[in-house]
Amino acid sequence: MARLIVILGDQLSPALSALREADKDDIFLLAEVKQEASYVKHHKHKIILLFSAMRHFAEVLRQQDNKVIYLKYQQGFSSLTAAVKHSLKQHPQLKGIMLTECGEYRLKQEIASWQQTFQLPLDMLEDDRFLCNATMFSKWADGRKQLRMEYFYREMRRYTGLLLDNKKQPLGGQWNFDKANRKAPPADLKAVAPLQFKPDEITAEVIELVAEHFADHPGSADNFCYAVTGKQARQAFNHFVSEQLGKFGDYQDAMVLDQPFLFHSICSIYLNCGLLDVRWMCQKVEAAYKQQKVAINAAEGFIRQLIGWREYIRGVYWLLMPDYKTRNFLNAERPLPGYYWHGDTKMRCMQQAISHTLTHAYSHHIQRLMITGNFALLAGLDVTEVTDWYLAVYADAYEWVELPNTLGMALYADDGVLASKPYAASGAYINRMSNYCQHCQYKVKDSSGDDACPFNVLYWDFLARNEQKLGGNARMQLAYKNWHNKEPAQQQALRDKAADYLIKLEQL
Ligand code: DLZ
Ligand code: SF4
Repeated sequence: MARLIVILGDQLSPALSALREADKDDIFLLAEVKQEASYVKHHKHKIILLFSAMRHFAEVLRQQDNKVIYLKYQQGFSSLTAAVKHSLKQHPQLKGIMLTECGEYRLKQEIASWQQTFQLPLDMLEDDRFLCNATMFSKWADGRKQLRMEYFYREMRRYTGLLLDNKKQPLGGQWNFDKANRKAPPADLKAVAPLQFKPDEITAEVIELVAEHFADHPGSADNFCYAVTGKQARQAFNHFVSEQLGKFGDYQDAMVLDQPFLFHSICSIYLNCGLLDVRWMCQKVEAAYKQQKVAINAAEGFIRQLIGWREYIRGVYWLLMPDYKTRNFLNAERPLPGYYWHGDTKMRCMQQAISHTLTHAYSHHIQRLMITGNFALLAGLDVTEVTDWYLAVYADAYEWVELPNTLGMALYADDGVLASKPYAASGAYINRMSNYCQHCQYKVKDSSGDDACPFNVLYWDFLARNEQKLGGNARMQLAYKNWHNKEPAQQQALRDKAADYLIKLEQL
């Protein structure tokens, strides 16, 4: 029985379960559709990446003698459902639909309706590109009061055998070296850029298409230089391992003026759409450590992000959706200021994080968490507007990864499912981890006066504003003690200054 096998834009992996299960009569469908390309205003680079990578992937499938339907954006299909309907009509011999489960709850609902809509059997296969499936995760989560990543991560280390000695103990003598991942950047720190790729003919055609049809989406279509095939993505990752990984270990959390990538691999962009394989990446990094090319803090720090944090985040998403998306523990509802979309702000740290984002559809995790995310938390920005922003502007963002990271980790809107306390920080933290404050109109040492750093002012106001909800949190006791040690007049001055800054939020 021939089936239609649907391959989504973030499923571009030769080892995809739906590809492995395919028979020679089956027909593959890849479709560039309006709904997926605009359910948020995706950054132009994200759309170029996916459309070009989809076209390259379809080409490989064809070269391997598979039958492929490829629907281009200009053909005008509104949704994946419309694309499936068209394909089934064109090929009435198809008697079923098969695909690997998708990455978003929204789309899962749509796909689940196909069985009834088309009156055909629908076969949804597990996405075993991930190491931990939903059953494994819910078994781990069952009965736990708190879902701490660290314990999940240790289980994943044991499960994968990565960085373990022959007694199943962690190499280097401890499970987690994150304290050795947070060196402050010295003044002469030189970044090592990730590998860039010149657009080929296929990408050039997509760049034109995106410039024409997505003119009002963030970013420019001009400076696209990402990998669009598995081969290129592997080259980029090999470059990371040999040239960047050593320094990445020390400076994971560092930020340097006008250095958007520093030592970051940016390979989440490729991994999350399927161009890279997580097991292959981890093995490469483990081998680099075993061959003494990188230190343990680098190898462990990287592998932790992949088999720990990434898998854990996905587990939380599927465990708690759809309710998770509606959470807003701190009642954050203030509109997102315009500079999130244009980067024009006097706050140098925000200007840097946002302009890197708008130029490259990328910023690294500490810019996302401690700059744009921290600011949104402190200012009480609307949770849905903030999460939609992250989903739109980052080339590696799909809801399964974006939502828990933003709503949970950055905004604490889930009341501590992910983080044991809000990641709220004043300017002092940003000053320690970057050289931004040296290039800023605001004074990072000030909490009053015309040039007071907004992060300082809003930090104290955030504590005061949310004391009822956060005052009982054991990990917030020191922060509240510091707040209560202030004179009432000083507290009032800080709150007045914060009220002033919040009124003129757009002008900060
Ligand atoms: C993100 C995205 C975009 C921009 N465009 C498409 C598309 O045209 N066709 C497609 O199959 N997938 C696209 N995607 C990825 C899907 O939105 C993705 O599969 C879901 O977000 C689930 O992770
Ligand atoms: Fe950001 Fe404040 Fe530093 Fe300016 S002084 S860069 S606003 S933390």
